[in-house]
Amino acid sequence: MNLQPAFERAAKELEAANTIGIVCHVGPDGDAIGSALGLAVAAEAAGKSVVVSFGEPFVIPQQFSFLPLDLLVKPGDFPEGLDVVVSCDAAVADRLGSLAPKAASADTLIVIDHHASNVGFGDVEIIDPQAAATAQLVAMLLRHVDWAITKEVATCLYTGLVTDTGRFQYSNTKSEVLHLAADLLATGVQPELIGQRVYEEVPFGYLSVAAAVMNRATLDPSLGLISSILYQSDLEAAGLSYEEADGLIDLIRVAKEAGIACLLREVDAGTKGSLRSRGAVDVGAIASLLGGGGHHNAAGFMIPKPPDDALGDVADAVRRLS
Ligand SMILES: [Mn+2]
Repeated sequence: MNLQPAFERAAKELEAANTIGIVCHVGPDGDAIGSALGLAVAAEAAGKSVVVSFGEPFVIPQQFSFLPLDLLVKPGDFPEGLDVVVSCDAAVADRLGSLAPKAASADTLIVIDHHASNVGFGDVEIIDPQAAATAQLVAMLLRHVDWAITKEVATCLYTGLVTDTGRFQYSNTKSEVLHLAADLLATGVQPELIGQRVYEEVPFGYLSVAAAVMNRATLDPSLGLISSILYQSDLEAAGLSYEEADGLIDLIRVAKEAGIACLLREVDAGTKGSLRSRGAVDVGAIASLLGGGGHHNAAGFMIPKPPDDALGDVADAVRRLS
């Protein structure tokens, strides 16, 4: 699909705007918050009045504390009726949580995203499932609008690239991704600091939570499915918030017998599930069967049942697609 007209129109709207709001999906990951803040820093430097936020729970993941978080406002303080709102990395308006109506109230809503399931919910839509990260599309948009990619902007965008490509390891690590990463590094970005902050700084209690999840892992060899459960009591025992318990699925998905990994997290409303694929199976399709969505190799869903019961639903969905 030719995105050129969308980039041009988005650039025009951003140039003309005085007030710009930027939102990303709830429970932001590195790409969501990196894209949103990168765009925000560039817009502010261009003289725009900018606010950034994401829907409740408004908990800022600690591993991203090196990003310019001072641009964030609480969702309740996010204004209505802005000139332009840009939605970053959200596949549907629902993923904006409590900010969805405020985003829709902008004169112009620009949707920038790389989820294949995104059918568009804005006035201007820059949606490219071929992009490795929303941060990649934000970098292209900044070039169209001719706003400077300073070291601070580049640090935000690089964080999005690193996290959504699994540290430049997944199949979405195309040549243009590394070219962009090289351009970002040239501004002075320090990749070793981002790597340490995002991947190598966990609270001590994380180790016991990780041990519990790994001990609980079960393998279904016939489905090639490894799964485990994270209970609320695991987090309570370790004094950890959920936001501090990121990346647990990466610890179980390395079992070579499994093509699919599933981590079920106990929440008040039931179970939140994450899925990962080694590449052969489309876990986005499995998540869709379970009422969720995502990418070919990474997806998520919500089931209103306790995790031990939800596991059966996941196995059924995998069976239906295999
Ligand atoms: Mn993303």
